[in-house]
Amino acid sequence: MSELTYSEAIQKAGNSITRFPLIPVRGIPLMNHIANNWDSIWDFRPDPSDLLIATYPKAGTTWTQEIVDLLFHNGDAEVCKRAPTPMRSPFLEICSPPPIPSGLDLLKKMDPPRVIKTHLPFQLVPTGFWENKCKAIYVARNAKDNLVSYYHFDCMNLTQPEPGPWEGYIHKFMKGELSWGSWYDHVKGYWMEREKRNILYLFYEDMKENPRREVERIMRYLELSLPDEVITRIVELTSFKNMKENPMANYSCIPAPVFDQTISPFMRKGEVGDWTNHFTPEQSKVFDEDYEKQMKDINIPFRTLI
Ligand code: PPS
Repeated sequence: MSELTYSEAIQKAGNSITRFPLIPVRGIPLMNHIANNWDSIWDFRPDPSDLLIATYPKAGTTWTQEIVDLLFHNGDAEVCKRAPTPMRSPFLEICSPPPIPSGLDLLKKMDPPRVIKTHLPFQLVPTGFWENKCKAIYVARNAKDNLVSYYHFDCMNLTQPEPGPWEGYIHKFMKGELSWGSWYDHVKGYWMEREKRNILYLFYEDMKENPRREVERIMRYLELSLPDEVITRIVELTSFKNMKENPMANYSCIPAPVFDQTISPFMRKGEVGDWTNHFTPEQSKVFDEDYEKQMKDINIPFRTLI
């Protein structure tokens, strides 16, 4: 099994790949394979040197994973092309039919320090991360663009529940019925814990506005100090255009039975404000009114345009 590439393992899994149903874990809807393996995920013990990158799906995870890998490898593009993103930086909770390796399978084979991706809401993150005082980066993206990106992803990711029509999808998002649950609770959960747990809380919009500033922010958080020219290179290598063309960062490693990139590319647009091309004025009004209610208890400085 270990000899199979990710792509070969997916081909071998064949007919067992389908749009998996969601099963709630402590109230959070998760893909059935994740829910069925929940105990082993919850029991995961990280090393204190491991770094967690946590996001609601489609908030800028892959971008941040690439920045972090380059920072840890002094901006060396070749080293960071050693393997596709999910092999370099495993997805903690992901479980798929065999022989596709789970996130835990991949993590077991790696020595710390590891860079670990998760979409779990704060309360479902294995407690060892906080007991071991692991560093954690959270990336948040404004709800409307996050929703648009998730919709396109659910169209092309053939293991996610059927998205259905756009209008209905907006309501599923507002009700927290999509995989990994409510965006509102997700962004709030990490926001409220960020100081106590020393979580670096970033915004996708800030990364778009001034990528260099945010790369430097991540560098300082990781207690690294890299020369200016290396930072310049990292900003360049992690531009949307360059990552879209990089086969080790654009998810072309996941073949069509799972990611059908002819429906929508993983690196789709990479913009702030694309929601204006999708929401009708009426949909935007309904969404904004609901947003006010769901976010009234907290002030997180999201920007829907920059
Ligand atoms: S996932 O599946 O949850 O891990 O997806 P995630 O990586 O979090 O989010 C994918 C969206 O991020 C965009 N992206 C980028 N934007 C700007 N610059 C860079 N370098 C970059 N890399 C990825 C990607 O295009 C998805 O957003 P949309 O709006 O769909 O284009």
